[in-house]
Amino acid sequence: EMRRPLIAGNWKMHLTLAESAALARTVRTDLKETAVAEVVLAPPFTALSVVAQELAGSPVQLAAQDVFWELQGAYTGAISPRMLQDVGCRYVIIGHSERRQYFGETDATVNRKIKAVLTVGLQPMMCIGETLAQREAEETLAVITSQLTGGLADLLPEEINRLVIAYEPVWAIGTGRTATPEQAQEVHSFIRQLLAKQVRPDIAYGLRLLYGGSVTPDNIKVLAQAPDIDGALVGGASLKADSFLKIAALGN
Ligand code: G2H
Repeated sequence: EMRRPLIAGNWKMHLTLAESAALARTVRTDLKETAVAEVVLAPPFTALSVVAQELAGSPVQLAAQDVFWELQGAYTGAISPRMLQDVGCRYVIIGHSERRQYFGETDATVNRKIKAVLTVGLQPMMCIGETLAQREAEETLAVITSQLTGGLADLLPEEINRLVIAYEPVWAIGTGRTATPEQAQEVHSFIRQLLAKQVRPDIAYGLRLLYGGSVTPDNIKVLAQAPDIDGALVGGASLKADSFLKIAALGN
């Protein structure tokens, strides 16, 4: 298997600085040296610096939950790709459904952010996924297609090669309602085939496709066994070290 699994903890808008440092330290310390998966933590912006200090010299990587597309300037309240690189991030989550729902994120802004992040050498984790209404209207694959096409517009194959893509069905996020491995695999396989056609087969085969939406220590194992699921973006279950570490061990 040439795709190394990736398990990312998306802490969303949770934890104090002290709690962030403690959780990062426990993950770092208790993560098995033989861990198969690459492990990534995505704290809120304000905790990136303390978490970076806790993770220094460890294989656990740092991610931000969002970014603005300009590198610097008069953009009050915004955080630039260069700032994220400076604080020690390797990855940036872009287009999470909560950003789309509450902050007006669109495929066009996702596309601008991906391009900006790539210019400073960071790796975008692009999130896509359909709502419950879209799934019930049998629009899932059409929605996935338009989110991928819009988000990846004008990118070169070599740039797309730097991405991680997370499929997060909106109806499964924080609801306790996980997609079945069959439902997730169907969409993951569709994403890989679409990328093979529209980008390049070798790049599509090498890209890591994560599943997100109510991942737990109990469901990660079967999800990760699906041929096109290469890990997970974990929200709620990433806030406790014991559950996150079990997920990072892929349920083994
Ligand atoms: C989906 C996921 C992490 P949760 O948003 O991105 O969160 O695991 O709480 O559903």
